[in-house]
Amino acid sequence: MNRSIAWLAAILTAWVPAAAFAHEYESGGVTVSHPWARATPGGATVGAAYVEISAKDGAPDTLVAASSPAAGRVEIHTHTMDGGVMKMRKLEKLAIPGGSSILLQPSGNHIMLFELTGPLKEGDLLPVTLVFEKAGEVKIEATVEPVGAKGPHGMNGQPGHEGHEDHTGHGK
Ligand SMILES: [Cu+2]
Repeated sequence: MNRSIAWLAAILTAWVPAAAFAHEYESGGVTVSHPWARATPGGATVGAAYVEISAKDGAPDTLVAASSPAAGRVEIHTHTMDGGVMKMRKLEKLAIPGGSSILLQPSGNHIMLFELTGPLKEGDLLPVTLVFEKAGEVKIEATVEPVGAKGPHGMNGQPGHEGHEDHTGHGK
């Protein structure tokens, strides 16, 4: 009996995190996982959203644009170090390697929202449309996490947390 309870517990602990993080959008060969954004403080009119994008079936794709009804303009951004100062730079496109995934995250690549129509509030869902060269438009809803959050769904500062595979390059 103990044995079957242990077995059940193992199943439950394995299943619960996976279900909690099953926030995925799949279309045309690309999968967009756990999209999230940071709440915006005060009267800020810019925000950032983060996602994990994978091309699991092996065919590479390219993220070429993004838009949101909640923002006047959306750009794909990266961070670069310039003389010891971290700066943001617009990317015209972002390659998604075939059979692999890329993680957009704070201090790295991100989706930048300008001219927000209103503040992003914790708990809200932010609609974003990602446009891929091959997969076309993928509509997602990013969960808005607290101001300064480092990850989605309470995964703040927990590199290697189950639910995120190690290949996503967590940690700095
Ligand atoms: Cu930016």
